[in-house]
Amino acid sequence: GVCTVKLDVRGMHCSACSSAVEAALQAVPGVQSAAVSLAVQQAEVRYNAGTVAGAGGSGLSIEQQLVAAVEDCGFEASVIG
Ligand code: 9UX
Repeated sequence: GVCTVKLDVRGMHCSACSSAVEAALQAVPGVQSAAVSLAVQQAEVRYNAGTVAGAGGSGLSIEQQLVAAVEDCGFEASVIG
């Protein structure tokens, strides 16, 4: 089924930053949508739990993959909740 996770994202200063974060999150396998708010410095990601990369892939949980995707484009992220 579809699950939602929210991330705190730190370091975004303009809409190009938030667009880059959105693109990075959407590129993670299994992600259906990613909405990033520059104003509140958060991302809401919807993903299909049945199609995320599991064992045999990176070994990272979907949450860890999302955080890594944000960090790879130069921002800091942590899962909310
Ligand atoms: Mo504009 Mo966002 O230079 O880093 S892309 S502030």
